[in-house]
Amino acid sequence: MIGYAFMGAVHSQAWRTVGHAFDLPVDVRLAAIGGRDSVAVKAAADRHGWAAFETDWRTLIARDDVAVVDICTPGDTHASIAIEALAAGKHVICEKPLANSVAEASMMADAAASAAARGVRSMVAFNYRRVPALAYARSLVASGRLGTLHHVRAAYQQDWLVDPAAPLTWRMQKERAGSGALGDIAAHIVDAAQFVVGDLLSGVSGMLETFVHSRPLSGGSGLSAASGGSGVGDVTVDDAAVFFGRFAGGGIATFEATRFATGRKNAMQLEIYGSGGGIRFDFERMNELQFFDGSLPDSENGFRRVLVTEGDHPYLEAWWPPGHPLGYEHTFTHEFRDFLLDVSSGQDPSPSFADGLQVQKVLAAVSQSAESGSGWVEV
Ligand code: SOE
Repeated sequence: MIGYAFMGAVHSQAWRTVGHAFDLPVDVRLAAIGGRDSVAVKAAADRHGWAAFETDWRTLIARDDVAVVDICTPGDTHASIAIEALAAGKHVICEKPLANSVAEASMMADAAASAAARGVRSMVAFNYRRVPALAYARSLVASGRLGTLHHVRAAYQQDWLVDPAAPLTWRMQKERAGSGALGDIAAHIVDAAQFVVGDLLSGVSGMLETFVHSRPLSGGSGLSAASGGSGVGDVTVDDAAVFFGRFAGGGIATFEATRFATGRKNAMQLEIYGSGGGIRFDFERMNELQFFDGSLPDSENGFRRVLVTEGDHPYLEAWWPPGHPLGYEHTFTHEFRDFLLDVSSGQDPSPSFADGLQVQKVLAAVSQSAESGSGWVEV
């Protein structure tokens, strides 16, 4: 694994767990973790259970005991690490968004396609697909329970930047992150909406907003740890993105992604309305799915809270007795389970780098629309 901050810690936890929770045809060993700061990466290796550490990602990739490379670094490094790892015959998981531009994502998708021809697999880490309630929602839609889909409402609301004194982190620097709320969290709801609907966005129109243009270069911790320096630095990305779009199959959708929704912490929401029913999901209540089943009599009907904690719900057979809920970290464990099963059986995991490229094209279309004044842009 390369990178050891928030995503590195979450991924480590999932790698440690996946082989215990699920029956897998492979042994999972945490071989080595990489990062540039030798003291910090050694501490991360010790804390998270990695057998070794490296300060040069090329050395890490070249190790004989490394079969899978998991990229948890900022977006500006994804393309070079992933392409080199695939060329070296290592399977790759890459954090989202796949890259910082369509050009980089295209190169990654090309590298993934030629690696797949050699049996080397790759996946982009859109973990919310592996929330049991969303995987279950996907199965409801796919089996026709919602009928013809008309409306999708997707939102990803956080509030960790509403304080103008919150420091500047790499997530607010275009050269490192590519974009702001757009790439960081709108990417998730674009992927989740397309996954649950089973269709792709064909065009979008949107706007981007930056509310706070400069921030302190020091202070903060965790997600809000400053990138370093003194004084203030420029925020060069969006704080919020709002857009609407059309699915190729005809449904229409609205999207909102913001780090300024005061009081909303990790409210990743998806609503889908079809001719036969509706579903509503909010990650702040991630073990629940609201389901309106239009086939029931009107007199008895309404949105019902389905607790997605039963043994026959997706992924749940591996966990606790019925009614015992899961958390954020399990979505990563599920992601790695699916990845390892696909790698072991010689299949291409999903979402692929090609899927990551398609999301990148949606993000680029939103940016283009915003720059041109909210005009319609085909994806
Ligand atoms: C910060 O917005 C962040 O950590 C994202 O980078 C993650 O992808 C999301 O799952 C939670 O919020």
